[in-house]
Amino acid sequence: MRTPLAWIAALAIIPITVHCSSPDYIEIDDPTAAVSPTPRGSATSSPGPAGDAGGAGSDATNAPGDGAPTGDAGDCPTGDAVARAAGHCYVLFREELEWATARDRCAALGMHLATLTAASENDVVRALVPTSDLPFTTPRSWIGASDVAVEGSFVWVTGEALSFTAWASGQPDNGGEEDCATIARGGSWDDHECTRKHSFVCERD
Ligand SMILES: [Ca+2]
Ligand SMILES: [Ca+2]
Repeated sequence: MRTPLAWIAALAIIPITVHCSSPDYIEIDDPTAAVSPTPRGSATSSPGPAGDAGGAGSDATNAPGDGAPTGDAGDCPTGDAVARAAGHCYVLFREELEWATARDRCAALGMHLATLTAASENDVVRALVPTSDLPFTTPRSWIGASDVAVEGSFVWVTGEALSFTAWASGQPDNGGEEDCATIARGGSWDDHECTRKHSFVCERD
């Protein structure tokens, strides 16, 4: 048997061994626990905050500063940002959805995905596009044009033909299988795969 003094010496020299047997350290009964506080701490905190950070970060980035002025859109439907042009209301929803889901969401609210028939409308809507659209480097929102029915023939969700367009250079390119139109903050359009997820702009005529 060791004397108490020997135990104290052992405590100082090989704490892990002592932890396992000493009642004073009963809370650390797993030898691996004695060396794992830091890894454990990061293991429990990293996935959550790190995973959330992307979403929360994008929300935080989006929240302040962007979106068009709402002062002239008082009687428009409520959304995450609202603007008015030519008597129509344009309402941004930051929730990122597939194009068809976004289309249906607008319809459920008595609106339709935005149909842009003039540069002035395009300017109003592009200003609504959030500043972040992770993982995409160029923030974009869905608008109401698609060529789902006939490849290469884009039409508005209202059935109207596209009298005005603002396609980016080289677009629409149907890259992969892209049938749904997005608008970037810069105002240019690009067809994307409809199953990608973007914020979206609804319009009330
Ligand atoms: Ca297409
Ligand atoms: Ca494209």
